[in-house]
Amino acid sequence: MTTITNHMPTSELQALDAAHHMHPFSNQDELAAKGARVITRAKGAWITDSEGNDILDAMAGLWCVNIGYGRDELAEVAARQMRELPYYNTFFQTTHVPAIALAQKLAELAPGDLNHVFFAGSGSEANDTNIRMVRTYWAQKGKPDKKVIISRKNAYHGSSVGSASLGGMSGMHAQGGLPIPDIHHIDQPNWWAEGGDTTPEEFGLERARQLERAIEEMGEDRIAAFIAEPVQGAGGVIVPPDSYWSEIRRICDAHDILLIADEVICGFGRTGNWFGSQTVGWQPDIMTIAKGLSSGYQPIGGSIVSDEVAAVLGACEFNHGYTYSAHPVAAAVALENLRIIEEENIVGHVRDDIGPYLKHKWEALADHPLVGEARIVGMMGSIALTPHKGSRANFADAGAAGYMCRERCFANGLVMRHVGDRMIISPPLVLTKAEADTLIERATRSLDEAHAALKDEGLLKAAS
Ligand code: PXG
Repeated sequence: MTTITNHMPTSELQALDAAHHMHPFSNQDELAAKGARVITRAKGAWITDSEGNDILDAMAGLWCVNIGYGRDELAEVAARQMRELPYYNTFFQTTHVPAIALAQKLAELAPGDLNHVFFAGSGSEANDTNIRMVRTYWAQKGKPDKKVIISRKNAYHGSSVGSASLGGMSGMHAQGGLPIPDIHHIDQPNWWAEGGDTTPEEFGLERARQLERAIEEMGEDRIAAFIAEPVQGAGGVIVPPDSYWSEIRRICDAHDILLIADEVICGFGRTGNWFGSQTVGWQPDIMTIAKGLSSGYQPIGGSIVSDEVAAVLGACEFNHGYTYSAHPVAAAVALENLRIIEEENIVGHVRDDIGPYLKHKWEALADHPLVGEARIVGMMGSIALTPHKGSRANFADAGAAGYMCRERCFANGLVMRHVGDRMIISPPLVLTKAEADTLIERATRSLDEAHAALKDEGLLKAAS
């Protein structure tokens, strides 16, 4: 067997990668021609590539490394758990200590009566669980027709058939015959892109009332649940107008439907509270969790459900579960991650310290000639690039400016992603003020360079 190590030349690693490894959300041919960046190690908020470049990871991996890279405690817990009980399942009337301890801790942290956890291996699996769970819940209550789930366009809820159907990504629906039946999508509260001549407050109300209209058109007796990310992440860190969530809450209270908060990105401190739904002020019946639950050190997700949902489901056999539901190593690592977040007051650090510090600097990026708006909630932020400052104009060549800016960021030692022409960040929550300064300084330099290049190439043109 060939031994492949970090010490091989980058070009050889890239050639082997292109030959055998299929990448998520990638054009394989284009990537093979370019060569994937090989990441070899990471510490704190920094990753290192095979060429020895240190890069500030302002995406915390994929929105998940909340406590930062390189925490030995998690490695030690994993090794200890692997020696003691590397695997056992929780089917067939068995359980184990990591599952018990993690479920108990989550019940303590989650707000209100969210006291019961169904574990999965990822956010996608957890959202698949949610689809089956809410439909089973209503069937148990004698309402089997109450099975439509309302979601939002441009939402991201995962990549499995069920969770991608819940999501509102048209590019995903176009492949493989999605969505599955009985999922309905309303418009997103993205004032910058879609608000037209309305004020943000008017627009927030209008978009929230689409939920009420959808419920009334289909009939309350057909709607099982509404699912939403408190702040849309993968869709471009869309922060809704202030009027939006209070109106959504009023509508959900007025109609008999379950509320699912997808906390996969917003959970575990990202927005300055333990959960994003606390930041936007609503109490869900079910929460989807993953990512920051283990800070990405192990794959684990789950659904935290209310006493009432658990009681209804508890009266039947719910024919659902994954081999790796409550995997003992993943559960032990997640528990250690939660201990670190709690004992080091990382949520408080985001709320009172690094969050406000970064917000001040991030919002000042709105003064840049290429930037239309700069938004941030806790440690998830976005900026909208625009060819005509002050007009909310989109680029004629959609996505080119975002791509160019992202490439400049990489060259300047910063991972900042683009979603179309929105630039997004979601750095580790343990970011220091010096690192926040570096982030802003590199982002500004990249914006300057992208702006100059767009001008040179005649790409500063608005869509008609
Ligand atoms: N819900 C939300 C809100 C997410 O952001 C999932 C569910 C699915 O989780 P898993 O663990 O199955 O991936 C996610 C995942 C991106 C990107 O491009 C975002 C995610 C995943 C992959 C890419 O920003 N979020």
